[in-house]
Amino acid sequence: MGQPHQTLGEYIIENQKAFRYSSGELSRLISSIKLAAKVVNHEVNKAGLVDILGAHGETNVQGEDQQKLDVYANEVFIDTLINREIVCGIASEEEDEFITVKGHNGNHDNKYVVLMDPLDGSSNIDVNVSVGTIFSVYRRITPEGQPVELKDFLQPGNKQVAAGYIIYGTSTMLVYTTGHGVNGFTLNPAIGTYYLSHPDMKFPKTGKIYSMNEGNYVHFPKGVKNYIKYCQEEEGDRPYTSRYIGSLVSDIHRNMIKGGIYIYPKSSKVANGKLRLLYECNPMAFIVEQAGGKASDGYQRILDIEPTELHQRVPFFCGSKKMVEKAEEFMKSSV
Ligand code: AHM
Ligand code: MG
Repeated sequence: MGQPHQTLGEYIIENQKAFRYSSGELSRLISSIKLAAKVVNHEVNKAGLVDILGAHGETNVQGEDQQKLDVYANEVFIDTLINREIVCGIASEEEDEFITVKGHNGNHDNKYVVLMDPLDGSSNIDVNVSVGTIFSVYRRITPEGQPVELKDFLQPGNKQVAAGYIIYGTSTMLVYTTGHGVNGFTLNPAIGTYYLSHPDMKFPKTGKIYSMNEGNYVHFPKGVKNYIKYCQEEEGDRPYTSRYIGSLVSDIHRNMIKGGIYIYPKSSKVANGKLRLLYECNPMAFIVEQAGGKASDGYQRILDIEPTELHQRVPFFCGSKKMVEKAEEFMKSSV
């Protein structure tokens, strides 16, 4: 575990030793993500100045073209990972197909693929609500030296070697796991350094917050409707508090600190819910499990789902272990 006041850079170097066979590639990969996140953070923070500097799609007073922030974030993360020549492939919410990345001297020797949602919840930016980046890292399954293939990306979440999120909030934090617990680092924007502010994060076993878009209530399956009623009943520590930002990273980050459950179920409108398995649910599930929480599709563990498509969607029940177990009970008993 890291020491308080340790910087992310120091933490990465110190913990690299913990990986057997580590060549430092994963550490360099995390360092690239931390760098790209600083660049995106700077741009996200300027978003409120858009009326002054020019709206997206327009030319600003400096004569530069303004871009939508999710497109910008996508470019920053992809360019950073490509320039540092440390991954062999990238998949992104913003790209229809995966990207093959060449390593040093144009070879295909790198080991890791990255899947990401470069700026999740970006519709919230216009109203100054927190947004996030989510990333997931796998070791390739095709032999090194060959170009990556789709199957390198379609691995179940239990094969992730690292996952994390960046929350661009009242402060900017990078939270990640390499399968040895979860640590959170807060960016000091004045000097551009992340400090270990939340060592060994733990998801409370239970909580009092439920987070879902209840506006869709009529379209929800019976089990979810019954679970909502249960949350609202007056008994024991209930009724629970309803908190829904509509920004996945922020909702889960808050629940991880305070205790709670996040649900994006399937509905009569969306057969498999809205969220994407590979670069939204799997990385969040890995982090949440590493912190002692639980993530399921209502019936089975998210991390055990065998993916079939890059952009596949999945219902998502994620949070405090006891609360997710309770929600699963309702799903199983209300057919
Ligand atoms: P996005 O990837 O298009 O930004 O959508 C994902 C977001 C999540 O951050 C959030 O939890 C959810 O969509 C909110 O959806 P809704 O507005 O349907 O409640
Ligand atoms: Mg998204």
